[in-house]
Amino acid sequence: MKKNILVIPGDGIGPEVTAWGKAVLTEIAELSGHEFTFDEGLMGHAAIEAEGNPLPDETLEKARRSDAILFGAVGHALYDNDPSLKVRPEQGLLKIRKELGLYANLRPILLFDELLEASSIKSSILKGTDILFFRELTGDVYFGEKQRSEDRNTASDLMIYHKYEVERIAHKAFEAAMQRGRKLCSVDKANVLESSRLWRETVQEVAKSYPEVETVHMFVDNAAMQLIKDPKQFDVVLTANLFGDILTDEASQIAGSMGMLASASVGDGTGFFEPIHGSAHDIAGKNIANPLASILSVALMLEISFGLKEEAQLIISAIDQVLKEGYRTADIADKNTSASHLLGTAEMGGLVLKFIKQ
Ligand code: GGG
Repeated sequence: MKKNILVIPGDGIGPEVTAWGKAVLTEIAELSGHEFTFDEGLMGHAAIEAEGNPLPDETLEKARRSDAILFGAVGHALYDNDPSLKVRPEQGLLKIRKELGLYANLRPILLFDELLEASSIKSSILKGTDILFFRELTGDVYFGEKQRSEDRNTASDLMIYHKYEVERIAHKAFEAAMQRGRKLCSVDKANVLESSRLWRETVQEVAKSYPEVETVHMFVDNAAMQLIKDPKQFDVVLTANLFGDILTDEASQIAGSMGMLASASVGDGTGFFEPIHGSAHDIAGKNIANPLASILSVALMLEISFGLKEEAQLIISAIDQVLKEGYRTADIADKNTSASHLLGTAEMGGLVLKFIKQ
């Protein structure tokens, strides 16, 4: 198999974690005999600095030509401290999702038993949790019209959904539920929001095509509570862009850290794989970021875009081994982690490579 992969490292810790994702792909190619070639593209603050544009045309063209995309993160303190800046790193990410038709963002809450202690939630509540989130990615307040009054004292973001947008992601989520536990929870705020009422009606209609799947609807405030109270009740969770963004950050605490969660964005064309974490510029360049979310994103790429299930499993088993031996980055360390087992980004990435080779 020959595949061309576009690597977009982005900003902050993006380049250092993505380097390990790429190293794992190179190792898998070597072991399996597949040929992976790499191209690189700019996006986010790095692209604004170089070209004045968070998503240069060249990156978009390379993305369209590639077989899969490995992305790091976008963001920079500069923009967090000055909300009035009009050209922003996140615009690059939103535009590439829209341009490539990446409407479904799959976020598996993959729980490694060894990290139960690191979670802020009781291990008896967590054990056995296995959730797959479907976050809608090309609608909602992210893309609705934005307005600011002339006196700058009033602002609005239109929360907008079209039926076809809900239908297409609902079908993807139900198809996944059919392959898993046959349970789907659709999360909305239909007691308050009209866009959520459209969401719920549409999911109810789509559900009729999947009678084997037990479907429930939950308000987002309740879902936020239930995730912590009883995460095992969830199998597939289907939700809108904003709710999905927030709920999956919350759910990362079930897995132990934001540094453990990978994601796959799929839709009409090339798949796009990235950690759910952002650029974390406060720790960038310090060799302390957790590279496992980027490495797990590579596992998702191998399985979803290239159909290489065994290779994906090899990566997950290698991570499992590393964790079983007690090695941790700072974000997943606990009271049992000895100084000799507390690793930096490069050491953790190198160890996963070593276990993949074994
Ligand atoms: N790797 C994820 C990332 O870079 N997140 C930063 C961000 O701006 N995310 C917005 C979003 O995911 O909607």
